[in-house]
Amino acid sequence: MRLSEVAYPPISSRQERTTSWLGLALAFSFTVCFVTGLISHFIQHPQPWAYDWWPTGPTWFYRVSQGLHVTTGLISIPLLGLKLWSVAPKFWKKLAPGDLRDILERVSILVLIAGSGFQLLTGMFNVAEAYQWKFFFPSAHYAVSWVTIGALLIHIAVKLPIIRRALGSSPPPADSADDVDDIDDGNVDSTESKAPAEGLGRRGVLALAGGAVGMTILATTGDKIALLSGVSALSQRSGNGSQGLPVNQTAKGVQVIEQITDPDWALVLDRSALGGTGEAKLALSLDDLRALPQHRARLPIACVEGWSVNADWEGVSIRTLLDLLDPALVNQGRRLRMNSLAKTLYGVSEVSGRLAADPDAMIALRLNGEVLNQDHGFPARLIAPNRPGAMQTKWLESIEILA
Ligand SMILES: Nc1nc2c(c(=O)[nH]1)N[C@H]1C(S)=C(S)[C@@H](COP(=O)(O)O)O[C@H]1N2
Ligand SMILES: [Mo]
Repeated sequence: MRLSEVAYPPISSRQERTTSWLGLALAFSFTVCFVTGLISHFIQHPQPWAYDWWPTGPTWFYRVSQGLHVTTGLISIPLLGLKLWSVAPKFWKKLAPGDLRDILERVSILVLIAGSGFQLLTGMFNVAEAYQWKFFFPSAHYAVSWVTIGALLIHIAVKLPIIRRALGSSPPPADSADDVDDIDDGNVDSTESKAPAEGLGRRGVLALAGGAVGMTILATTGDKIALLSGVSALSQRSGNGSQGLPVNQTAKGVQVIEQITDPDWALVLDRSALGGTGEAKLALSLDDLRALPQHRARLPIACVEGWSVNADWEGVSIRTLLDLLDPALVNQGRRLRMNSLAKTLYGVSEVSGRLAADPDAMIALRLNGEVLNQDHGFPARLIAPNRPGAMQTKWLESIEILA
């Protein structure tokens, strides 16, 4: 027997099962959260080889993916709390001198706890738009996700024998004296060493975990699932804002009121990057845009913060505009850059050649049957399928065709 085992009694098999089940639930929520997080990151920062790779449909895919990202992150908070609580006595277990394996394992667990804590807390504050920090959230959240998932893999690899033993064998009888003996046989006071999960029992802890997850989903998903908006006390975004759509940044907030109400406003199509002969720029007034063939589509705004709402959009398909500039352009698959009058965060976004060719990718002039409200991007904003809200640029000024 190793010294550490003498100093501290082994955790009972019943408790190992409880911890393993909680661990399994966390492994699931962390994996879904990590994968959907990567999806969101790479749509917003596409690699040069992947610009045209992201599909334009199904239109709701990003909406569901990002909803899962935020929801699995939020349910991980109570799950992680319970899991830490269920193994709490192990933290205070004396370190065996010279036990390198034990030291490495504890370091990986420390990294895992710190990384998870950082991800879940910064994610939660981001959803609440309560920025408590100086760093740029997306970069930090992305970098730490790799550290956390790496530490999680190490943790699972190290614990695999215990997990298999705990989940593979049949559960010990509910009031088996053996379990209690396991704990009481130790050399230290049993009340000190007893894992808290032991007192509640496996069923109790798992019921608590299930309840906490259910409550979290009910309380926070009303901003994605309209049916739940009535019971979702912690999701305030749904329905706030004009025309049935939340507003993330107002026209006043980015100081564009003067420019967007200017009767001389025009959307500039700019192909100067391509060189060649002919007019490099074409300016279209609001009346010009209204006179062009109008396209309608029902598409969601899906904010990276997790809220999402479907709406009816009406405007001019990007391909109609390209056609106007040069009929050859539509099939050339060139990337476009959308520039907003607001020179702030999210004031610029790129559209892939593949997306530009999709008729649902459009310069919207109307929303839910009305002229676009100033806060939703009047006179014209970008709306395109299967795309983060942050890239649906409002208050457009120009569209550049990239070489
Ligand atoms: N120019 C500009 N466009 C923008 C933003 C912005 O801050 N500036 N916010 C984006 C974000 S983060 C989202 S979620 C959507 C929200 O659109 P809505 O305010 O019309 O609901 O607009 C996007 N377009
Ligand atoms: Mo957003």
